[in-house]
This record gives sequence, structure tokens and C-alpha cells, in this order.
Amino acid sequence: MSYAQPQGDGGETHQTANDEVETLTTQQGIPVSDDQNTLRIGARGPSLIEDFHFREKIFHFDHERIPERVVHARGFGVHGYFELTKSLADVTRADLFQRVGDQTPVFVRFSTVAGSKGSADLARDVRGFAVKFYTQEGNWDLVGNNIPVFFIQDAIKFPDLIHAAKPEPDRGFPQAQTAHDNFWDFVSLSPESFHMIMWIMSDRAIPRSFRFMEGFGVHSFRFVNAEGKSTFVKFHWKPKLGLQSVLWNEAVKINGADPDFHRRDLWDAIKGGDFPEWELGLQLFDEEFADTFEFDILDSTKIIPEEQIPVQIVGRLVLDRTVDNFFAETEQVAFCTQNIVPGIDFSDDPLLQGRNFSYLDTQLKRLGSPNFTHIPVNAPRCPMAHFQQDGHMAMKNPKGRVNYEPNSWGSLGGPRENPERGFTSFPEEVAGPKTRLRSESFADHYSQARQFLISQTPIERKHIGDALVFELSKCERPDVRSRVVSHLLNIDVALATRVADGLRLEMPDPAKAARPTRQELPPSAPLSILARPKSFTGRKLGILVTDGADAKLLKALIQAVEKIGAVYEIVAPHIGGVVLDDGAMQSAAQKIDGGPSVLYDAVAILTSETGAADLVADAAARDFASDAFAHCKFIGFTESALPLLEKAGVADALDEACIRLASVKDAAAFIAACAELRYWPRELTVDLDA
Ligand code: HDE
Repeated sequence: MSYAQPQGDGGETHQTANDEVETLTTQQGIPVSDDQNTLRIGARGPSLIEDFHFREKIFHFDHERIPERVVHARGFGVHGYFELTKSLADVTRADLFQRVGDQTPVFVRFSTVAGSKGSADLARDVRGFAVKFYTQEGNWDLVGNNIPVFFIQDAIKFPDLIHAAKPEPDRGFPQAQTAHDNFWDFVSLSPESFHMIMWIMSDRAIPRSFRFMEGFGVHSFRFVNAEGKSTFVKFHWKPKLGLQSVLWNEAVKINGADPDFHRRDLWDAIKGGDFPEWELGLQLFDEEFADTFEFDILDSTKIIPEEQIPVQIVGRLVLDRTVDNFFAETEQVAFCTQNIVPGIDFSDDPLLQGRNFSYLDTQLKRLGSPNFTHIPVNAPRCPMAHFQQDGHMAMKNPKGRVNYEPNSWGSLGGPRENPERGFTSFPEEVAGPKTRLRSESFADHYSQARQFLISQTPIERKHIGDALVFELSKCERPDVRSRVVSHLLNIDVALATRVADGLRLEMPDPAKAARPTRQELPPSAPLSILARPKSFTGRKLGILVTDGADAKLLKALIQAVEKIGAVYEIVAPHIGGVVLDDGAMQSAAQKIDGGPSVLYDAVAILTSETGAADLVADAAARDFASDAFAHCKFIGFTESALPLLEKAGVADALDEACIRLASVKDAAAFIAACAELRYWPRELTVDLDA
């Protein structure tokens, strides 16, 4: 006996014979009559291989996956534009840097480095900040990170670094973390990595949002102007909303509560019309500076402090459009450091030179064909004319009879080279023996690590110490822990002592330095996050409400949040919402279990007496309050919420960042106070390690 498979609930989306709904077809365009049942003999018999619709559907599904990126697998891409605010015609002939006001479309992909595609967003890791500029003279890819230095000086060590950081090969874990023996074993045997270690143990490696982090081109590049003169350049992206990070304890919890925290944040901001913006800053310098600077400008483990070469702002990057399809754009976008345009050139940084081989090579592996430039997100948006042809998936072969050069077909002969317009390499003079030497000028591994450390505020330094203790406590081998501390001794004795104490480790001798550490470098203010101005604009308030909460106060809070360009989310005991004291229904965005306070920059707790009594009995509500307190957040609360704060164990410790919301007037003052983002003195009272 057979029966007709029901077509759903009869709603419009399930109807088949409806003129307004498109007819399902195969990939060959053949209309499909039944997408519920395979073709078979009778109702209970074997399936038939002639069922071409079934076979096509399953065949395509079987081939849906492509290899994930070997690094930076987890990423999130969006569209936007770059607008020039200062002409750079004097230093570069790059077309996008000529005319003030010109806009160049861009695609930007943010990423973590070590984790797989499905890993969590808040891993302690470097963030990729890759920008593809679709310029009038071809695509320029500025493939940067949110940290201005790198672990290694020579590309030949990259596979070792990444093998050491990724899951250990015998067991396949840990996922998306450096807190394991192999990573620390490798870096402790590679002293050049210790400047970068300071950065990744700092809060830079756990950003609050892609929107609140800087970007860096890392290497020195060259600009070349119309006269052929070269100027070195380092690229910086500075977020308009300022910098902000989360706390490690918060990061761990965010990963459970919302593994997509960063991508959701960017998605929501763009969909809400709050387009994130960065300034493009340049450090420009000449050969003379390069020759006299105390470090090598070709060494990617070093920065040039902004005090020595100030950052000039020349443009802005605005991200204003999400992708239509994640796979088509974010997955298939192919960044290549070798993609540069006339007016921009490479330096001899050995890391950059190695990257120029790796990126093109890896795209072929990942995307499967040299024609990956035919994929829309990768295709230049300027005219193209060349004789490259055929290959897998060729979609845009050149037209006409002639596919070679030189030829004698005159105007029918296709494109020709153009010495004036075309890309020319800067004719740098180089000579010397072929060798595998590392330059002596790369040998100071600790001075800038120390400079970074002493540029941090005390609380940021504490976080670096905490992070090192955490990571090394996950290493099983005491000799690895000890070797790391031996390097820290060359950076800062107080830090080394703090870490050794935190590990209960006997202090080792300092590591033998390849070159003595230079005299003390001065602190550099831009290296700190917390020393900068702060703001609540673009941030998110979590408002925990119960039945009977003060409707006027809630309205005033929402108005204050919106006035400064922040957003809010209502958290309630039930997703269906609450009934406020004026009888109105207030819907909720999160049930309390799904909206822990770690997801917000500040929280407000608006209850009635009976509502508070319900919250007291709820573990998730108690965690909401105690975590907000432990994470040094600003907390606004009504008097009725005090029993919850008591039960959460924080009522005795309320400080000036715990603000009573006694009347409507207090709402604006509370939101104004939130601009500080965190009340750091509290950390010293809630964290024993302090
Ligand atoms: Fe990458 N890197 N990298 N990298 N990198 C890749 O290319 C590589 C380095 C960076 O969102 C891969 O398309 C080598 C520094 C970003 O799609 C691969 C070396 C910096 C992204 C590769 C480095 C970066 C990548 C993997 C040492 C900051 C993601 C997939 C010499 C300036 C781009 C891919 C995206 C991706 C190689 C070091 C940034 C394998 C060999 C330094 C943001 O080609």
C-alpha cells in the first residue's frame, strides 16, 4: 500500500502547484515533480539508479565541502568601500591614492588563525584583517592581522609554527588554542617569537568585536611615485569606535554562550545600519630612516613606534554590506599578498617574500582551479585583457582568434604590454653571495617585547601575567614552562617572577640571548588599549527585566542608549516577555539562560519585588549578576533587585560602578557612566591572582 507524502502544513512555502512560487528544477533545468521520494519499484521495493534527480542531488551534496584554509579557516567577510581623504600622489602612483573623495570597493575578511572553520570566535588568537581593494588598476590585497608583529622572521619556519599551534597530531586536540605543550615548546626554542608572545598574551588576542580592533599590514612595503622614487610604508587600520577587549574568564564563557559572538556582532551592526569604520593610517619613511633605525625594517617581529614615525591618516574604510552567500564570498575569497598594483611594491622582508609564494599556491589547493579569479568575489572590477585560458571551470576565456603574443594581427591581435601604465618593480640594487644567513640586524629579540610590556597600564600587565600562567599551566612538561620563564627574565624580572610564582616553579637562569638587550626603550602610548579614550557608542546594554518592572525607567534607559548610538537587548525569564508595571507587554530577545551577562558591555537589572524573588531562585540569573560584577562591568539596578545581588554574593561589595536606578533621571547618568566600559579597581578585589 502506498500513500501520498504530505507536503507540509499547507502553508504557502510548501505549496507546489502555485503560479507565484518558482518550480524546482534539476541543475540541468528540468522541472522536478517529486522531491520527497526516490524512484523505486512499488512502494517498498528497491530504488532505481535511473533516478537522475536523486543522483544529481546526492552527488552534489557529497561534493559540497572544499578544503578549509590551512590557517585562518574561521572567518567572516563583508563588503564596503575605502575613501581617500588625503592625496598621496607625491609618494605613490597607485590609482586609488590619487584623488581625494575617490571610493574604491573592498571586501574584508576577519578571521582567527589556529582554529578550524567550526571553532569558537573567542579563542585567544591573532585575528586576520584581510582587505581586497578592487581598484581601477587591478586588485590590491592588504592581508594583515590585528597585531603589528609576527612570531617568526623567515617564512621557512611557518609550517613549524602552525604545526606546533594546531591540534597535536597524535590526538587531534586541543582545538583553537595555544595552551598546550607543542606550541610553547616551539616558541620557547624560537626566541624571535617573544615580542609576539607579549601581544598574544595581552588582551589584543581576545577582542570584544572585530569592530573594536586595529589592523596592521605588518611588513614594510614600498610606495613608488610617478618619478620612480620609493618611500617605505607601513599600513595601519584604526577603528573609529576605539579598541576594546574582553576578559579571559569572559571569553571562555562567551565561547559557550555564543560561539559566533564576533560574526553575529558584525552582522547585527551592519544590518542595523551602524556601519563600522576604520581610518587608514600610514607610517612613511625613507632609506635614511631605515638605515638609522635601531631595528631592521625588514624584520616582521619589530614595530616602528608611532613616536618615531607618526601615523598619518589618509582615508577611511566603511563596511556597509553583508554577503549574499557565505560560501560564495567569505569561503571562496582568495587573498594573495602578491596582488599589488602599480605604485605599491614589496620590501625584502623574508616573511613577505615567502608569503608571496604561499597564497597563490594555497588558493589552487583550496579552490581547485587556476581560474579562481573568475569567481565573482575574486574578479577584478576593472577591464582585464590577457591570454591565460582554459583549465578547470574556465568561464571567461579570451575572445577572438589570437591567443599569443607577439603576433602580427594588428588591432585584432589582442592586448599588448604598456611600459608607461604597467606595473614595474622598484629597481632596487641588490648584490651578495647566495646564503642561508639570518641578518645580525634581526638578532635583538627582547627589547621591543619589554617596550610593549612597559607601555601597558598595570591592569593590562596583570592580564599578560595571568594569561601566561594560564597557558603554561596547561603544559604538561615542567621543562617547557621553565624555558618560557627563562625568556621572560630577559624581558622583565617582575613578569618572570609573577609567572614563576603562579606556576610554583623554581626560577630558572635567564635564556642566553643572541644579542644583549638594548638599553631601555621608552614606553609607547599607542601600544596600550586602556590608555586610550573610551566610549559606550556601538556597545550593547543587556537589560534583565521581570514582570512588574518599571516601564518608565525601561523607556528612559532605552532612550539614553539609543541617544549615544549604542544598542540594547532585553533579557527575561521567558522568551515571550514580561508584563511591565503599566500593564504593557515587553518582548524579550533572550531567555535568561541564553543571554548571560558576558554577552553585554554593561547590564541593567529592572525587577519588581516578586520578580526579584523568582530570579533569586534561578542559577542563570544569579550568574548574570555575579559574572557582570566579576567582569568589572557597570551594573545599573533597581532597589528591588538587591536580593538578587545578595544571593549572587556581590551586595556587600557594591562600588561606584554599581549604580542604583531609583528614578527615571538616573537612566542617562548610568549610561553616561558606562562610557568607562569597565571599573578596573574591582578586578583587584575579585581575582586572587592580583
Ligand atoms: Fe598568512 N596565510 N601566512 N599571514 N594569512 C594564509 O592563505 C602564510 C602571515 C593572513 O581571510 C593562507 O588563503 C605564510 C602574516 C591572513 O582568506 C596561507 C606566512 C600575516 C590570512 C598563508 C604567513 C598573515 C592568511 C591560508 C609566513 C599578517 C587569511 C589560506 C611567511 C600580515 C586570509 C590562505 C583570508 C592566510 C601563508 C604569515 C595574515 C597558507 C607562509 C605575517 C589575514 O597562504
